[in-house]
Amino acid sequence: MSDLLSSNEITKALSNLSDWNVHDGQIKSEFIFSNFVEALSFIVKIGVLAEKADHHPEIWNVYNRVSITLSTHDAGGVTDKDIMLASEITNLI
Ligand code: HBI
Repeated sequence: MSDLLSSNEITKALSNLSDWNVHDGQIKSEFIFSNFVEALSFIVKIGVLAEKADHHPEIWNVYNRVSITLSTHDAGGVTDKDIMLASEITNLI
């Protein structure tokens, strides 16, 4: 299991990931697309990354808006796994 990151470590890691914020032991981001199909395509790509990493985000979609929350449930907070997946998700854009 990955080690929990301290709040300083999370802040430092997120300084390179400006789309993401930390809140209550989770990291979150929201992406807006031009339409539903673009949003859905983004979600499917995230699904492929998540399965490869065996690490799964919570994903909410309303039309062109996709909100993502990441935490490591097994560890009870944010770990390197969340930072890695957040970085890969941001790189999809
Ligand atoms: N996804 N976000 C997240 N957090 C986890 O702890 C996690 C996961 N996907 C799979 C997974 N853990 C598995 O390793 C186990 O629960 C077996």
